[in-house]
Amino acid sequence: MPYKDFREFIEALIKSGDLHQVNKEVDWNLEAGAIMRKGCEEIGPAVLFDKIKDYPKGYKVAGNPLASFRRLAIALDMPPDSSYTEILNRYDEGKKKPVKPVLVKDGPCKEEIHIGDDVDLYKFPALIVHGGDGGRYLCTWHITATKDPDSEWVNWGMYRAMIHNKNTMGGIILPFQHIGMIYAKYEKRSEPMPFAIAIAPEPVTAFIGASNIPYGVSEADIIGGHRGEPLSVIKCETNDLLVPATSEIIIEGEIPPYERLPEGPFGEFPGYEAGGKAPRPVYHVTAITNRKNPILTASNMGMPIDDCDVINSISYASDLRSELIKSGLPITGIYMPPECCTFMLVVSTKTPYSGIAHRIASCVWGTKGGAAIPKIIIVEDDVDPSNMREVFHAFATAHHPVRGTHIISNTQGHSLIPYLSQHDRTYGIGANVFYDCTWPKDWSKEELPKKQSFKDAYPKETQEKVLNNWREYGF
Ligand SMILES: Cc1cc2nc3c(=O)[nH]c(=O)nc-3n(C[C@H](O)[C@H](O)[C@H](O)COP(=O)(O)O)c2cc1C
Ligand SMILES: [Mn+2]
Repeated sequence: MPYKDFREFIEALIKSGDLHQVNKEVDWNLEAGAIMRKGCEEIGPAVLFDKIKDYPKGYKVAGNPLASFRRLAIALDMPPDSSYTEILNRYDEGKKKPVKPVLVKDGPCKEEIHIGDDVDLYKFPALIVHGGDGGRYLCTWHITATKDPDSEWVNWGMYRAMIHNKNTMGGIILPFQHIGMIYAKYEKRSEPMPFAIAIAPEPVTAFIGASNIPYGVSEADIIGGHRGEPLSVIKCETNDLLVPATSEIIIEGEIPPYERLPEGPFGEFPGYEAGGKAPRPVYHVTAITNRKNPILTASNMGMPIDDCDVINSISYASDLRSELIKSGLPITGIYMPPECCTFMLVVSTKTPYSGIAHRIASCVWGTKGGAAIPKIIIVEDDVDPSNMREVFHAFATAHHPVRGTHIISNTQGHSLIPYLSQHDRTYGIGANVFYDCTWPKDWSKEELPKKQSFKDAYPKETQEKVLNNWREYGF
């Protein structure tokens, strides 16, 4: 059964031992963020802070909700120890059969309603997440809903937002993200863009909000598909947008055209502070509604493994696997190492003809998601792409430094890529590379190096005998 709200998800995490409750009071200024950061780097459990300094008891913060594959599996209603490939397969299934949300008249997110002068963003214990952050970030694990002015399409995505004052926030709105494409249309018309932010929705909503769902497709329908039942949505108080009815906090308002205020810096997904303080669009808040004793969700992007790394590792790999199979490429496995912050992908493949690695790389880079992956390692199908010992071995021994390295300049880059120069970050100029670790097709069978591994260097009978007698050898 899918979770009806974030609170049911917390119960499931407690039951499986994947959530740690901190009863001691913690400071919203850095202390909670530092505890979460250590949790990410140690792949620890999610953290529920029961008491935040300056805030009434009951105003909890839930940190790192999806920062492990175990927690993502639990969110998808799977056993916590599901394998990477099992989660990928589940994601593949869920996205195939969208289910439209149902509109409800009443829901927990309306337990308290604050409109106009009653709006105060400081009512919630927003964190200063990282040392160096430009302010208190209220929105780091949520969805932001905006409607395309030219159609009925409503987009839900996870885009950070920092508090400027009691009723305004600022955030990064990138032109290649769906919110950026939609906002550009409002700016062209010189009209404000209505928005609604749902903080702490049930977990599949946050997962899909941060995944690459195609342009023009409503994430709400895909969420229904993954849940196997429709999401309940409810109308906002001050605009016509619909939000998940069981969310903990809803923030409504509009983003005027062309207005900018300095926002940032913020610790970002590549594992560095990035983007600096810069003029960015302004969220004017017209209403806040929330559950009683609301739980504020928070992520802590930085050195892996955080929510972003886990979500992207599954959603990118699943989408790209589908694209590669659709293109008829004989791939046998795919893995996006969460340690690489979406900058690297590993694909294993059969090689029935020459040039497979080129076709794989071109196919990946031709998609919206894949365009954001500058490095691809392509290995033979006897290498498990999710086993870094095997991948490093293939890279070190099967990849020719000249013949196997294919560099492409002037690709789509972006401002958060740490190794790009300031100039290239400003203009979004990137560079890509793929490392072909497959054997050349013009080498004869005799020329091909023979791998000395248990499964490659012994006859089947010897392998079976050894495996069957393993205990008898005294191991
Ligand atoms: C915790 C977290 C924070 C994120 N913050 C941002 C952000 O501030 N800006 C952004 O463009 N993408 C951000 N992303 C990535 C987007 O959510 C992701 O690219 C998603 O696909 C965007 O939705 P869209 O495809 O509908 O534009 C974040 C992801 C996560 C997991
Ligand atoms: Mn979208």
